Amino acid sequence: MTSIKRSQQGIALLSMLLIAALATTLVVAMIERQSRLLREFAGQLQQDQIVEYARGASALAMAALQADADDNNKADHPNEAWAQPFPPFPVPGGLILPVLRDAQSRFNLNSLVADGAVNAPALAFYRRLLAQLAFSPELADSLVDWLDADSIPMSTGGAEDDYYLRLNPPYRAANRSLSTYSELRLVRGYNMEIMRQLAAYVTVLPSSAKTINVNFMPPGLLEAMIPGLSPAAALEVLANRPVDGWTSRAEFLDNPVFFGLDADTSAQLDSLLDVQSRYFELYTRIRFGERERLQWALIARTGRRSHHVIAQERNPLWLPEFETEDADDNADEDLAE
Ligand SMILES: [Ca+2]
Ligand SMILES: [Ca+2]
Repeated sequence: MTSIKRSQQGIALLSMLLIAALATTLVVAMIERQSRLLREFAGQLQQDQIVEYARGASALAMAALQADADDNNKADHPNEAWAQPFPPFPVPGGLILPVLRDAQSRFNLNSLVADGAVNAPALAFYRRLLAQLAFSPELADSLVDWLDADSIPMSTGGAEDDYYLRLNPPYRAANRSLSTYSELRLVRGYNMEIMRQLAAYVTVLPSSAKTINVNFMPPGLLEAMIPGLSPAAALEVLANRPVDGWTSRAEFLDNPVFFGLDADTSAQLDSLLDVQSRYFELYTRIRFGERERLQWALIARTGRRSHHVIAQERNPLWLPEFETEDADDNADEDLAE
Protein backbone atom coordinates (compact mmCIF):
# COMPACT_ATOMS: atom_id res chain seq x y z
CA MET A 1 0.00 0.00 0.00
CA THR A 2 1.44 3.36 -0.96
CA SER A 3 1.75 6.08 1.56
CA ILE A 4 -0.66 8.20 -0.51
CA LYS A 5 -3.30 5.45 -0.34
CA ARG A 6 -2.73 5.05 3.37
CA SER A 7 -3.14 8.79 3.90
CA GLN A 8 -6.34 8.80 1.79
CA GLN A 9 -7.71 5.97 3.90
CA GLY A 10 -6.80 7.94 7.00
CA ILE A 11 -8.68 11.00 5.75
CA ALA A 12 -11.69 8.85 4.88
CA LEU A 13 -11.66 7.32 8.34
CA LEU A 14 -11.36 10.75 9.92
CA SER A 15 -14.27 11.97 7.81
CA MET A 16 -16.35 9.01 8.88
CA LEU A 17 -15.55 9.71 12.52
CA LEU A 18 -16.41 13.39 12.08
CA ILE A 19 -19.67 12.53 10.39
CA ALA A 20 -20.48 10.04 13.14
CA ALA A 21 -19.68 12.62 15.80
CA LEU A 22 -21.79 15.25 14.02
CA ALA A 23 -24.65 12.80 13.64
CA THR A 24 -24.48 11.95 17.33
CA THR A 25 -24.57 15.64 18.23
CA LEU A 26 -27.52 16.16 15.93
CA VAL A 27 -29.37 13.16 17.33
CA VAL A 28 -28.73 14.32 20.90
CA ALA A 29 -29.95 17.79 19.99
CA MET A 30 -33.04 16.31 18.38
CA ILE A 31 -33.75 14.14 21.38
CA GLU A 32 -33.33 17.12 23.69
CA ARG A 33 -35.64 19.22 21.55
CA GLN A 34 -38.13 16.37 21.43
CA SER A 35 -38.15 15.90 25.18
CA ARG A 36 -38.42 19.66 25.75
CA LEU A 37 -41.45 19.69 23.45
CA LEU A 38 -42.84 16.69 25.31
CA ARG A 39 -42.33 18.45 28.64
CA GLU A 40 -43.99 21.61 27.34
CA PHE A 41 -46.80 19.51 25.95
CA ALA A 42 -47.22 17.74 29.29
CA GLY A 43 -47.18 21.14 31.03
CA GLN A 44 -49.82 22.41 28.63
CA LEU A 45 -51.89 19.29 29.24
CA GLN A 46 -51.66 19.90 33.00
CA GLN A 47 -52.62 23.52 32.47
CA ASP A 48 -55.63 22.53 30.34
CA GLN A 49 -56.58 19.94 32.95
CA ILE A 50 -56.42 22.55 35.73
CA VAL A 51 -58.71 24.87 33.75
CA GLU A 52 -61.15 21.99 33.24
CA TYR A 53 -61.08 21.11 36.94
CA ALA A 54 -61.75 24.76 37.87
CA ARG A 55 -64.74 24.73 35.49
CA GLY A 56 -65.95 21.52 37.09
CA ALA A 57 -65.79 23.10 40.55
CA SER A 58 -67.80 26.13 39.33
CA ALA A 59 -70.43 23.82 37.82
CA LEU A 60 -70.65 21.92 41.11
CA ALA A 61 -71.06 25.17 43.11
CA MET A 62 -73.71 26.48 40.76
CA ALA A 63 -75.63 23.19 40.93
CA ALA A 64 -75.60 23.43 44.75
CA LEU A 65 -76.85 27.04 44.57
CA GLN A 66 -79.50 26.09 42.01
CA ALA A 67 -80.78 23.35 44.31
CA ASP A 68 -81.03 26.00 47.05
CA ALA A 69 -82.91 28.44 44.80
CA ASP A 70 -85.36 25.68 43.83
CA ASP A 71 -86.06 24.81 47.46
CA ASN A 72 -88.55 27.43 48.74
CA ASN A 73 -85.71 29.86 49.31
CA LYS A 74 -86.83 32.36 51.94
CA ALA A 75 -83.38 32.89 53.36
CA ASP A 76 -79.76 31.99 52.80
CA HIS A 77 -78.04 30.82 55.96
CA PRO A 78 -75.09 28.72 57.20
CA ASN A 79 -77.15 25.54 57.80
CA GLU A 80 -78.19 25.19 54.18
CA ALA A 81 -76.73 22.37 52.09
CA TRP A 82 -74.76 24.62 49.70
CA ALA A 83 -73.00 26.25 52.68
CA GLN A 84 -71.63 22.96 54.02
CA PRO A 85 -67.98 22.18 53.24
CA PHE A 86 -67.44 20.14 50.10
CA PRO A 87 -65.20 17.12 50.60
CA PRO A 88 -61.86 17.28 48.74
CA PHE A 89 -62.26 15.63 45.33
CA PRO A 90 -59.42 13.30 44.33
CA VAL A 91 -58.92 13.36 40.56
CA PRO A 92 -56.36 11.40 38.53
CA GLY A 93 -53.01 12.92 39.44
CA GLY A 94 -54.41 15.49 41.82
CA LEU A 95 -56.93 16.92 44.20
CA ILE A 96 -59.63 19.61 44.00
CA LEU A 97 -60.68 21.51 47.13
CA PRO A 98 -63.65 23.81 46.52
CA VAL A 99 -64.92 26.20 49.23
CA LEU A 100 -68.22 27.94 48.52
CA ARG A 101 -69.27 30.81 50.75
CA ASP A 102 -71.74 33.62 50.90
CA ALA A 103 -70.34 36.92 49.57
CA GLN A 104 -72.82 39.27 51.26
CA SER A 105 -71.84 38.86 54.89
CA ARG A 106 -69.60 41.92 54.62
CA PHE A 107 -70.09 45.56 53.66
CA ASN A 108 -69.81 46.20 49.92
CA LEU A 109 -67.44 49.15 49.46
CA ASN A 110 -68.86 49.85 46.00
CA SER A 111 -72.31 50.42 47.51
CA LEU A 112 -71.05 53.78 48.88
CA VAL A 113 -71.90 55.25 45.49
CA ALA A 114 -74.90 53.64 43.80
CA ASP A 115 -76.91 54.82 40.78
CA GLY A 116 -74.60 57.80 40.44
CA ALA A 117 -75.25 59.18 43.93
CA VAL A 118 -73.70 58.86 47.38
CA ASN A 119 -75.59 56.20 49.38
CA ALA A 120 -76.09 58.13 52.64
CA PRO A 121 -76.97 55.22 54.99
CA ALA A 122 -74.03 53.21 53.61
CA LEU A 123 -71.67 56.15 54.09
CA ALA A 124 -72.82 56.75 57.68
CA PHE A 125 -72.34 53.08 58.43
CA TYR A 126 -68.90 52.87 56.81
CA ARG A 127 -67.70 55.90 58.82
CA ARG A 128 -68.78 54.16 62.03
CA LEU A 129 -67.09 50.93 61.00
CA LEU A 130 -63.83 52.80 60.36
CA ALA A 131 -64.10 54.57 63.71
CA GLN A 132 -64.73 51.29 65.48
CA LEU A 133 -61.56 49.87 63.95
CA ALA A 134 -59.71 53.03 65.08
CA PHE A 135 -59.15 54.19 61.50
CA SER A 136 -59.75 57.74 60.31
CA PRO A 137 -63.39 58.26 59.14
CA GLU A 138 -61.83 60.35 56.34
CA LEU A 139 -61.01 57.04 54.62
CA ALA A 140 -64.71 56.98 53.74
CA ASP A 141 -64.44 60.38 52.00
CA SER A 142 -61.42 59.46 49.89
CA LEU A 143 -63.12 56.23 48.84
CA VAL A 144 -66.37 58.00 47.89
CA ASP A 145 -64.32 60.41 45.75
CA TRP A 146 -62.57 57.44 44.12
CA LEU A 147 -65.97 55.94 43.26
CA ASP A 148 -68.07 58.99 42.36
CA ALA A 149 -68.12 60.43 38.85
CA ASP A 150 -67.26 64.02 39.79
CA SER A 151 -63.88 65.56 40.55
CA ILE A 152 -64.90 67.58 43.60
CA PRO A 153 -63.34 66.34 46.86
CA MET A 154 -65.87 65.38 49.58
CA SER A 155 -63.84 67.07 52.31
CA THR A 156 -60.25 67.95 53.14
CA GLY A 157 -59.73 64.18 53.60
CA GLY A 158 -61.22 63.43 50.19
CA ALA A 159 -59.11 63.12 47.05
CA GLU A 160 -59.71 63.57 43.34
CA ASP A 161 -57.45 64.02 40.30
CA ASP A 162 -55.90 67.15 41.84
CA TYR A 163 -54.48 65.00 44.62
CA TYR A 164 -53.48 61.89 42.64
CA LEU A 165 -51.89 63.83 39.76
CA ARG A 166 -49.43 65.37 42.24
CA LEU A 167 -48.20 61.91 43.32
CA ASN A 168 -45.12 60.26 41.91
CA PRO A 169 -45.99 58.45 39.70
CA PRO A 170 -49.15 60.48 39.05
CA TYR A 171 -52.46 58.80 38.28
CA ARG A 172 -56.12 59.70 38.17
CA ALA A 173 -59.09 58.87 40.40
CA ALA A 174 -61.01 55.91 38.94
CA ASN A 175 -64.40 57.67 39.27
CA ARG A 176 -66.09 54.28 39.01
CA SER A 177 -66.60 51.12 41.12
CA LEU A 178 -63.60 49.19 42.43
CA SER A 179 -62.83 46.16 40.24
CA THR A 180 -60.92 44.29 42.95
CA TYR A 181 -60.14 44.72 46.62
CA SER A 182 -56.47 45.23 45.70
CA GLU A 183 -57.41 48.46 43.88
CA LEU A 184 -58.07 50.06 47.28
CA ARG A 185 -54.29 50.42 47.66
CA LEU A 186 -54.45 53.31 45.17
CA VAL A 187 -56.97 55.29 47.23
CA ARG A 188 -55.71 58.10 49.47
CA GLY A 189 -55.06 56.97 53.05
CA TYR A 190 -55.30 53.20 52.48
CA ASN A 191 -52.30 50.94 52.94
CA MET A 192 -51.69 47.20 53.19
CA GLU A 193 -52.04 47.13 56.98
CA ILE A 194 -55.40 48.94 56.93
CA MET A 195 -56.58 46.69 54.11
CA ARG A 196 -55.53 43.58 55.98
CA GLN A 197 -57.59 44.57 59.04
CA LEU A 198 -60.53 45.84 57.01
CA ALA A 199 -60.76 42.68 54.88
CA ALA A 200 -62.79 40.82 57.52
CA TYR A 201 -65.58 43.41 57.30
CA VAL A 202 -65.75 44.63 53.72
CA THR A 203 -65.97 43.25 50.23
CA VAL A 204 -66.10 44.38 46.60
CA LEU A 205 -69.29 43.57 44.71
CA PRO A 206 -71.28 45.39 42.02
CA SER A 207 -72.58 48.69 43.47
CA SER A 208 -76.19 47.46 43.28
CA ALA A 209 -75.46 44.94 46.08
CA LYS A 210 -76.39 47.23 48.97
CA THR A 211 -77.34 44.74 51.66
CA ILE A 212 -75.63 42.52 54.20
CA ASN A 213 -77.11 39.09 54.89
CA VAL A 214 -77.65 39.01 58.68
CA ASN A 215 -77.51 35.20 58.65
CA PHE A 216 -73.78 35.33 57.86
CA MET A 217 -72.86 38.68 59.43
CA PRO A 218 -69.76 38.78 61.69
CA PRO A 219 -70.36 40.38 65.14
CA GLY A 220 -67.96 43.25 64.40
CA LEU A 221 -70.23 44.51 61.63
CA LEU A 222 -73.31 44.42 63.84
CA GLU A 223 -71.45 46.36 66.52
CA ALA A 224 -70.62 49.04 63.97
CA MET A 225 -74.27 49.27 62.90
CA ILE A 226 -75.71 49.97 66.34
CA PRO A 227 -74.10 52.85 68.21
CA GLY A 228 -73.30 51.73 71.74
CA LEU A 229 -73.85 48.00 71.14
CA SER A 230 -71.22 46.06 73.09
CA PRO A 231 -69.18 43.24 71.52
CA ALA A 232 -70.84 40.76 73.94
CA ALA A 233 -74.34 41.95 73.00
CA ALA A 234 -73.54 41.70 69.28
CA LEU A 235 -72.27 38.15 69.78
CA GLU A 236 -75.41 37.23 71.70
CA VAL A 237 -77.76 38.59 69.03
CA LEU A 238 -76.00 36.57 66.34
CA ALA A 239 -75.68 33.46 68.52
CA ASN A 240 -79.48 33.34 68.71
CA ARG A 241 -79.86 32.82 64.97
CA PRO A 242 -82.71 30.35 64.33
CA VAL A 243 -81.71 26.95 62.90
CA ASP A 244 -83.27 27.91 59.57
CA GLY A 245 -81.86 31.41 59.68
CA TRP A 246 -83.76 34.68 60.09
CA THR A 247 -86.32 34.68 57.30
CA SER A 248 -87.09 38.40 57.33
CA ARG A 249 -85.49 41.65 58.43
CA ALA A 250 -88.39 42.20 60.83
CA GLU A 251 -87.75 38.83 62.48
CA PHE A 252 -84.08 39.72 62.97
CA LEU A 253 -84.93 43.16 64.38
CA ASP A 254 -87.47 41.70 66.82
CA ASN A 255 -84.89 41.74 69.61
CA PRO A 256 -84.80 44.13 72.61
CA VAL A 257 -81.32 45.21 71.52
CA PHE A 258 -82.90 46.98 68.55
CA PHE A 259 -85.83 48.55 70.39
CA GLY A 260 -85.73 52.31 70.87
CA LEU A 261 -83.12 53.03 68.21
CA ASP A 262 -83.03 56.56 66.82
CA ALA A 263 -84.67 57.20 63.44
CA ASP A 264 -81.34 57.49 61.56
CA THR A 265 -80.04 54.15 62.80
CA SER A 266 -83.37 52.44 62.07
CA ALA A 267 -83.35 53.82 58.53
CA GLN A 268 -79.76 52.57 58.08
CA LEU A 269 -80.67 49.08 59.27
CA ASP A 270 -83.63 49.03 56.89
CA SER A 271 -81.47 49.78 53.90
CA LEU A 272 -78.42 47.71 54.94
CA LEU A 273 -79.90 44.43 56.16
CA ASP A 274 -81.35 41.45 54.34
CA VAL A 275 -81.75 37.70 54.90
CA GLN A 276 -80.79 36.56 51.41
CA SER A 277 -77.63 36.59 49.35
CA ARG A 278 -77.32 37.23 45.65
CA TYR A 279 -73.53 36.82 45.51
CA PHE A 280 -71.38 33.86 46.43
CA GLU A 281 -67.66 33.22 46.31
CA LEU A 282 -65.98 30.03 45.27
CA TYR A 283 -62.37 29.35 46.23
CA THR A 284 -61.03 26.30 44.40
CA ARG A 285 -57.63 24.95 45.26
CA ILE A 286 -56.37 22.59 42.58
CA ARG A 287 -53.33 20.39 43.05
CA PHE A 288 -52.28 18.62 39.91
CA GLY A 289 -48.89 17.07 39.27
CA GLU A 290 -46.37 19.55 40.57
CA ARG A 291 -48.70 22.49 40.14
CA GLU A 292 -51.04 24.15 42.56
CA ARG A 293 -53.48 26.85 41.74
CA LEU A 294 -56.09 28.76 43.67
CA GLN A 295 -58.97 29.99 41.59
CA TRP A 296 -61.44 32.53 42.93
CA ALA A 297 -64.82 33.03 41.30
CA LEU A 298 -67.69 35.39 42.11
CA ILE A 299 -71.07 33.81 41.38
CA ALA A 300 -74.19 35.96 40.98
CA ARG A 301 -77.69 34.66 41.54
CA THR A 302 -79.45 36.67 38.87
CA GLY A 303 -82.82 35.00 39.08
CA ARG A 304 -84.53 31.97 40.48
CA ARG A 305 -83.12 29.76 37.79
CA SER A 306 -79.87 31.45 36.93
CA HIS A 307 -76.42 31.64 38.44
CA HIS A 308 -73.43 33.08 36.61
CA VAL A 309 -69.72 33.45 37.27
CA ILE A 310 -69.33 37.22 36.88
CA ALA A 311 -65.67 37.57 37.90
CA GLN A 312 -62.72 35.29 38.46
CA GLU A 313 -59.10 35.57 39.36
CA ARG A 314 -56.21 33.12 39.48
CA ASN A 315 -54.19 33.08 42.72
CA PRO A 316 -55.95 36.16 44.16
CA LEU A 317 -53.93 38.44 46.41
CA TRP A 318 -56.61 38.73 49.11
CA LEU A 319 -57.83 35.59 50.78
CA PRO A 320 -59.84 34.99 53.92
CA GLU A 321 -57.27 33.38 56.19
CA PHE A 322 -59.48 30.70 57.68
CA GLU A 323 -60.28 29.27 54.29
CA THR A 324 -56.75 28.83 53.09
CA GLU A 325 -55.81 27.22 56.41
CA ASP A 326 -58.77 24.84 56.27
CA ALA A 327 -58.05 23.93 52.70
CA ASP A 328 -54.41 23.26 53.54
CA ASP A 329 -55.27 21.07 56.51
CA ASN A 330 -57.76 19.00 54.54
CA ALA A 331 -55.41 18.68 51.62
CA ASP A 332 -52.50 17.55 53.76
CA GLU A 333 -54.61 14.92 55.45
CA ASP A 334 -55.92 13.73 52.15
CA LEU A 335 -52.56 13.61 50.46
CA ALA A 336 -51.10 11.70 53.39
CA GLU A 337 -53.64 8.89 53.01
CA1 LIG B 1 -81.20 29.67 50.60
CA1 LIG C 1 -64.63 61.27 41.94
